[in-house]
Parts: sequence; C-alpha cells; structure tokens
Amino acid sequence: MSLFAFAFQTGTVMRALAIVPTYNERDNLPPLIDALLALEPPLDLLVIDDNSPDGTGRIADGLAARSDRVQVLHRAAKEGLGRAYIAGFQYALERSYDSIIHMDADFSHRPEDVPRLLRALDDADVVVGSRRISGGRTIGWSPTRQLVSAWGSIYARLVLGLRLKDCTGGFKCMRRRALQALDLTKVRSNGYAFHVELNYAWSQAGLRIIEVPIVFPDRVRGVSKMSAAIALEAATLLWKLRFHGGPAAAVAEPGPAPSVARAG
Ligand SMILES: Nc1nc2c(ncn2[C@@H]2O[C@H](COP(=O)(O)OP(=O)(O)OP(=O)(O)O)[C@@H](O)[C@H]2O)c(=O)[nH]1
Ligand SMILES: [Mg+2]
Repeated sequence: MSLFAFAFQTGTVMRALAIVPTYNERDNLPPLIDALLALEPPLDLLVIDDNSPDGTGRIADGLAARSDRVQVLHRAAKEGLGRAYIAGFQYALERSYDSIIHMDADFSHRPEDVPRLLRALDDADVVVGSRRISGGRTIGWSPTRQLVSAWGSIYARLVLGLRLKDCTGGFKCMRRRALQALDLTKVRSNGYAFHVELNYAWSQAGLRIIEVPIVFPDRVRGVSKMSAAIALEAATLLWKLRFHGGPAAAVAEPGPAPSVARAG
C-alpha cells in the first residue's frame, strides 16, 4: 500500500512540501505555481528567492497571497542554489513535512512528474529523477552540454564510488528521514556539486536511493545561472568529499545497506 493510501485509510495527514529556489524567474514562476497547485495529492510550496533583480520575489508574494499553500522565503542576496536549499530543508524540518521535493523553477523539472516521484518514495528514502536510465532523456541540449553533463556523472561515480547513473540532477523527492541524516552545517557546495554532495552523504548514511526516469527539457524562458565557477566547484569538491568525507550525520535509526535501485 502506498504511503498516501495508508495515510488516507488511517486518517493520518501526509504532508509534502515542494521547495523551489528562484533567481530571475519572473516568467516561469506563475505558471509553475499554478501547475504545482493543481497536482494530486496536494502539495505545499515554498519559493526561496534571493532578492531577484527582475522582481520574482514580489511576484511570489502575489502568488502566496492567493493561496495559503504557497509560502515565500526572501533572502537578502544571491548566495547560490545550495544555500537556498539548506534554508528550505530547515523550513521543512521545523514543520511536520513527511516528504520534501526539490525542483528548479524553469520547467526542466516537469511538474507532472512530481506525483510519480512521490509514489516511488514508498520504496526509498530518496528518489532521484534520472536522465540517465532507460526512459530518461534531455531535450534541446547541445552535444557539448550532453558531453559535459554525462562526464560529470561518470566523474562523480569514479571519484566517489556512487552507484547512481545521474549524480548531478536536482529533481528529487526525499523522506524527512533523509534530511535528518544530513548535517546541514557541513554542506560545502553551492552549485551542481550540491546535488552530488547530498547523494554522497545519503549513500554514506546507508539510505536507500532510487532513480526514476525523467524527461528534462531545456529551459524555454529566462536565463541559466550556470557558470565556470560552478563547474570548477564541482570538479574540486569531489576530491574534498573523497578525502574528508561528506555531510552525513548519524542516521536516526539503522537503515538498510547503501543501495541504489531503479524504478520505472
Ligand atoms: N534562490 C536562488 N535560486 C537560484 C540561485 N541560482 C539558481 N537558482 C535557481 O535554481 C534553479 C536552477 O538554476 P538554473 O539556472 O536553471 O541552472 P541550470 O538548471 O543548471 O541551468 P539551465 O539548465 O541552463 O537552466 C532555478 O530555479 C534558478 O532560478 C541562487 O543563487 N539563489
Ligand atoms: Mg535549469
């Protein structure tokens, strides 16, 4: 029986929170929030805006005024994706959310895939939306970007021994327990490497990670925040993790042996 079906039958309310970091996403945010609010089972939404110059934060406030399921966390300045997510994780842990989704605001992470990822949490602590298993793919990427991204995952697997096929993807669902297994004060990275760092910590903590296939279209509106600094951070961070360890905290209760599985 699924977590949500169990909750329905027992009368327990399962609470899911989708965390969406934004920086200059004014054209993407309103349709994204509408699409997420329409999903079943219903989700709460947390937008984390780093004082976007294009006014995304104000737009988010307007959306929050229309629905009490939407909250906005305003941060004073652009500090990177990783810091934004950590603020979101703290928010989720301070409240009684059972499942946490993290996803980009630019529709590369398709809202309609969220229920499928959440369902896969029945068999896992963490569900990774994967572009690198059967059924997963990207749309609209240049050959160079394909190559860089593929190499990023291979490099992470080689250096850290990760068994995931897609180590750098940021479309994930996790149980509350997966956040509790992290020492958030020890997370070092901020860009793409953030996703690798968390995957490494979860595998060190012995949590069960599942990959499910996703289709990942390139962003249509707005501008990428990818930079050479973010790529360099990823390249150097892996070695720091390898030699100094990742941000895994003691797991609250014994989990199964580290494992990666796939689900379709
Ligand atoms: N709050 C916050 N959000 C950020 C920051 N940097 C990026 N984001 C958001 O994080 C998500 C991912 O950023 P993208 O620019 O799409 O990065 P990307 O997916 O690597 O690049 P593209 O595929 O080219 O779009 C988007 O929702 C951004 O708006 C930041 O410093 N602070
Ligand atoms: Mg993107």
